[in-house]
Amino acid sequence: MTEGGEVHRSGFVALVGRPNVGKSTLLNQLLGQKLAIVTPKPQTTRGRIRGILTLPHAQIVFVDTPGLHQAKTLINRRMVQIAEETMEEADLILWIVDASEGLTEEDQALLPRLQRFQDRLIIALNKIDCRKPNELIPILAQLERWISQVHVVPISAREGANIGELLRVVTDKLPPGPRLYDPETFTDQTERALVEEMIREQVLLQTRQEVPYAVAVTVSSFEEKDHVVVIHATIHVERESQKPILIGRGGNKIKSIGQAAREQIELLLGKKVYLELFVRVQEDWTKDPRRLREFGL
Ligand SMILES: Nc1nc2c(ncn2[C@@H]2O[C@H](COP(=O)(O)OP(=O)(O)OP(=O)(O)O)[C@@H](O)[C@H]2O)c(=O)[nH]1
Ligand SMILES: [Mg+2]
Repeated sequence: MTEGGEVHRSGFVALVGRPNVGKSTLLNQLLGQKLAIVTPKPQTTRGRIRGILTLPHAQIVFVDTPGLHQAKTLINRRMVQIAEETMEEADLILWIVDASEGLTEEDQALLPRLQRFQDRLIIALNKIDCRKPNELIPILAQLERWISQVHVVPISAREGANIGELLRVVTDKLPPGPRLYDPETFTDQTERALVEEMIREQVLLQTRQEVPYAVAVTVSSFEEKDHVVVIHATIHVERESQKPILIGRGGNKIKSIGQAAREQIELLLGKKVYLELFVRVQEDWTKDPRRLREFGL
């Protein structure tokens, strides 16, 4: 019971859906801080990211996941597996669909997997800022035909529209239970992991074609001095030919990636940052189970 006499609720809520629908944007909006990187490219998120929201009458652990898709390569299969494991373990599943694109075959392909969890499913119809209200009606009708009797909450993760309503629906469906984390804890991500992701975000934003998907980032040293944090990080690529692309003419690409990442990291740490980046070829790492594990996959 809470002070107000309400039952306290808690549990894990998996944020799932096809790539690019706004799962990570929603996690950040729900937590009011940037925990997960966001880009216009599909398959941005590679791992599981927990964001813990502590309210007076509930503690909700939102778990962002990689997009569910037809995976062909080892790294992609691993990403999908992470999302599926998260679903299995969750108390509730929040399926996110994209109103700007409407429902696609890729969404439809998820139905057999989602129907299994029907009684713990909630749907968020995201990106409603891109649509007029009456354009949502056919999408809602289609969802009803696909899976009936599931609560659908139209939202805009980016603009924060209707997030209060989503929280209410989620909280009502959570099982009664005590807090699972200290109320000050808001994520399971270490500062290092957040920094690695912020560097990878800039690689995704500033490179094209296969390069963004061939990159992993590791922080090799993280040293807090009086007025500055000195960070050394390595950008791993999988082929020799990708190295000059990342470095750019006269080093201009790596410089621009480093500069933008440093600004983001300074916001995160609230301190001045000195960031040094190295590029290293790790031949075919995306196909190597051992290397994938090393990079947290
Ligand atoms: N207009 C609009 N764009 C949004 C909204 N939510 C997310 N986006 C955009 O959609 C794109 C993808 O967002 P992400 O949060 O990275 O999507 P994701 O589902 O986490 O993608 P993956 O990690 O690749 O599976 C980004 O360009 C976001 O800015 C929204 O509510 N409205
Ligand atoms: Mg994501």
